[in-house]
Amino acid sequence: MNFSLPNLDYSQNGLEPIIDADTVRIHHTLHHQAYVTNLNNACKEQNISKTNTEILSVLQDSQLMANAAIRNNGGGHYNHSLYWYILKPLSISSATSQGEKIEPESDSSVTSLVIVQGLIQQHGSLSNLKDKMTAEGLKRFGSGWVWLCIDKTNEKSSMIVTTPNQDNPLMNLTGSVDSNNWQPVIGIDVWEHAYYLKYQNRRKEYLDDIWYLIDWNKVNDVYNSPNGLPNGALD
Ligand code: MN3
Repeated sequence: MNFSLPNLDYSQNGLEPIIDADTVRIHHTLHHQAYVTNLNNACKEQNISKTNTEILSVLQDSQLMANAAIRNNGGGHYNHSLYWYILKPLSISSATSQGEKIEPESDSSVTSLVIVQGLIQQHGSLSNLKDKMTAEGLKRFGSGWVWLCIDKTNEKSSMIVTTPNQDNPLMNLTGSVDSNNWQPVIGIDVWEHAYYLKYQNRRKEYLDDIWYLIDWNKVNDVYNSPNGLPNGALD
């Protein structure tokens, strides 16, 4: 067994109109698949054989992270697995039969979550949190990710960080967060391949829009998963 590409919980056009089907297809079956293939090749060179449920142990192994191919592709595999997992199609409005952007604050299944209550307490509102994540995502020069991390021992403590390339807050990198305490629960890909077909250079619009695709119940599952990702994100 090797690392493998997880399936999406929605169809390739399921995130439209916010993320178009072509972007999902290319991003998932070509970009993410390439990270998986290259990670398996890099592991084979080191005589390592691991599967998806062991990805966290790879990211937290400082010797493996010193290998650029394993760091870049291992990060790529984890980061994209999280990204696909926490997204969901827009809810369909019964009035128009079209997907609607619903503010998470108006959804009681979201606001009843303890982690969401903690985020509202800390940031004032989810809308403020979105604005902060968008601002940080815009500041990340070139390719990288913007993350929301929540303290594993205190669900009312969170931080927003960005990383370059396919780095990740769990990697114990100098200047990054202490991965023993902080669980990344939302990771938003700000590589141009994530949005360029529809948004071109308008990264802010992509960052504002993707907010409406976030599945907070899955974000909650990620927070509560001891292996960094729930099994549903890995198969
Ligand atoms: Mn990507």
